[in-house]
Amino acid sequence: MPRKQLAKFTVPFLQILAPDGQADVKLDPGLPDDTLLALYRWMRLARELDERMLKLQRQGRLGTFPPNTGQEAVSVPAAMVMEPGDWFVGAFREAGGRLVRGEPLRAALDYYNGWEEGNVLPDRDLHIMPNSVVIGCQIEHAAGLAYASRYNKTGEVAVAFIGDGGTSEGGFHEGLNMAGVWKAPMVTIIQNNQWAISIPRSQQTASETLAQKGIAYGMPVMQVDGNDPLAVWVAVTEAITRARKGDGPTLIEAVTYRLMMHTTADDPTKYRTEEEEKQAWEHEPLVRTRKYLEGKGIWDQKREDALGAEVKAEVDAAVKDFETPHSWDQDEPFRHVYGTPHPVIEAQHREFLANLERGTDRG
Ligand SMILES: Cc1ncc(C[n+]2csc(CCOP(=O)(O)OP(=O)(O)O)c2C)c(N)n1
Ligand SMILES: [Mg+2]
Repeated sequence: MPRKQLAKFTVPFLQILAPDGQADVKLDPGLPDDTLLALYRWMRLARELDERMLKLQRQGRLGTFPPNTGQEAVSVPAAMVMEPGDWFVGAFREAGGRLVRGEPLRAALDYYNGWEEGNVLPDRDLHIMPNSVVIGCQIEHAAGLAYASRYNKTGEVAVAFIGDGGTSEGGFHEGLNMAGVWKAPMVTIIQNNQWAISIPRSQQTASETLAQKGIAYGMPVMQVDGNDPLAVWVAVTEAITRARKGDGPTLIEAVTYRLMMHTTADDPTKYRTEEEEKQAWEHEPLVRTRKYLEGKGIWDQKREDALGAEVKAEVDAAVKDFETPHSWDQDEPFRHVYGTPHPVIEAQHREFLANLERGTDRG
């Protein structure tokens, strides 16, 4: 019997907006001006928050945090194309997307100052999951949320984010496998920012692309330029539409770059060159988007300055609120572990309160 070819796969790539701000006219989704202006504003606000948090951390006024600079064009457009009931299931480098979904600026400040309250959102119906610092497990949570949506026919789509390094974790593969089997309404976005702390993408996997990992789990895949918000917009819109129609999950790899340190506790000069960083800055998403808006005649220096002042004032107000003396109940974290009371947590809560009462620090 001759050898046969049973299957053949390709990995499509999408870029619409080039680094010089020129859009491919055939691929440009033609978003309305107010949508484009909102997209740019969210990205600018996320950048402003990041820059301020770095200063606060360096001044000893904030704990360790993972900067998002350079990755705004991934989570912002993805969050903008989601419907209100959809689930935002982040890792920890999606600050812009969280803001779009309705998370207050103050939440990031609280959370990265080690305050549990940063995870307590004003409204449960925002459907924003907490940051997942445990790499990979959020993909399993998203698969579960998507399965529940299918089972309960709620029409919600779970949109999950993970880093390039996270694709080496079991949770990534287990979650995608089950989402594929269940045809769950789930969109997984890999933020391939080239680094997992000090491990480069080349040492993470021998695969040519990270997108192709979804092929093994029976789902459509696409690699996009992750510094191009229009490409992300189009790819995520297609994937969400497919998921909502009942056609199952999609895996998108957004190729971007972590322009800053892994977290404020990291020093990237120890493992990568200045030249590499310099080149990466030439592809960053905000300048490219601004040039695109200028080319369309809807942006100029005056508007840029006004927006700069506006986002600065917004961040100023959040920082002021965050730094106004306030206190939390010391047992507050016990209230947010499960949605309904759990006997083990309740026992630990009682023990903690008893220790507080006795004045020991063992709680
Ligand atoms: C299960 C688990 N293992 C290890 C770590 C330590 N850790 C934190 S971030 C990180 C690298 C993550 O890299 P990547 O997935 O590429 O995301 P990025 O930080 O680049 O956004 C590691 C290993 C962790 N938080 N969780
Ligand atoms: Mg990474």
